[in-house]
Amino acid sequence: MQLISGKKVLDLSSPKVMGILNVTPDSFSDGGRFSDINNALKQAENMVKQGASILDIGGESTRPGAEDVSEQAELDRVIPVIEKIKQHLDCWISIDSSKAKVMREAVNAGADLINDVRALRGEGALDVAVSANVPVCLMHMQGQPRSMQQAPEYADVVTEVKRFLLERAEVCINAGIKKENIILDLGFGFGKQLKHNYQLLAATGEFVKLNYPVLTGLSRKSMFGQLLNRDINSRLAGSLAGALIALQQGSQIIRVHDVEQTVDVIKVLQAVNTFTK
Ligand code: 7PM
Repeated sequence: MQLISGKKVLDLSSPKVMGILNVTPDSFSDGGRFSDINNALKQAENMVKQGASILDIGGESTRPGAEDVSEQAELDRVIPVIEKIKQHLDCWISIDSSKAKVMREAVNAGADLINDVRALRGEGALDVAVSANVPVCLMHMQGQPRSMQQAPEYADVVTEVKRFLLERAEVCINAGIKKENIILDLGFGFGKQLKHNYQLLAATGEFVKLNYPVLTGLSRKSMFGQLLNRDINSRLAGSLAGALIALQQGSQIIRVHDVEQTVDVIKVLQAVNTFTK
C-alpha cells in the first residue's frame, strides 16, 4: 500500500509517523510573525529528524470544546508555516482543517494531504478535495467539537463508525476522489465515551481489513487521562501502549506529539517480525 501526492510517494508497507505540529501563535498574534514561523520550523525539523514522515499542521479550529477560529486567522497561522517547511524539509505536509478555503490555499502552498476531522462534510470541502487531487484523511466524529463530549451514545460504536466511514468514502469516490487517495480514521475522543474509545481501539483490525490505510490518532488523549488519572503531559506511556495496540492490528499511520518514542515502538514491533521470519 502506498500514498501518492504529486511527485511524492509514501510507502505504507511499514508504519509511518505523522507528527503533530503546534502552530498556535504567541499571545496577541494571529500568526505570520517571524518568531511563530521559526518556532514551527524548529519543531518541524526536530520531528523529521526523529523519524516523522508526515507533519500535520492545524490552526486549532478542530479541537474538542474549542471555539471556532475564523477562516482568515486559520490561513494566517497555517500558510506561512507550510511555505516555510516546504522550503526547508522534504517530508509530507498535511493540512488539518475542515474549511474549504484553508484546504485549497494550503495545497497551493505545498500541502500534500488533507486531514479533515469533519470528513469533507463542510461547505465546499469535498469540491476542493476533488480538485486538489491529494490524499484525504476522513475521520469519524459524532456531533460537533463544542458539544460532542456531552454523553455521546452508540448502540454499537464499531458498526456505526464503520458505516459512517464507508459512507463518506463512497460519497468521496462518487465525487471524483480516487479510492487510493482515501485514508480512514476512527476519530478517538471525538464524540466518544471512554468505553467507546477502547472498543474502537480493539477493533482497529476490522477497519484495516476494509483496505484503506488507517490513521490512528491517540496521542495524549483523555482516554489515557481518564483511565490513568494523568494530566495532559503525563500520558506518554498510555499513548505508546495505545499506538502499539493499533500497530499490531495493522494501522499504517500513527498521529502523535512524541515522534521519537513512537518510532522506537514501531522498531520494536518490526524487530519481532524481522527476527521471526
Ligand atoms: C485538544 C483535544 C487539542 C484534542 C487537540 C485535540 C485528530 C485529528 C485531532 C485525530 C485526525 C489532538 C486533538 N485529533 N486529526 N485532529 N485524527 N485525523 O489530539 O485523532 O490533536 S485534534
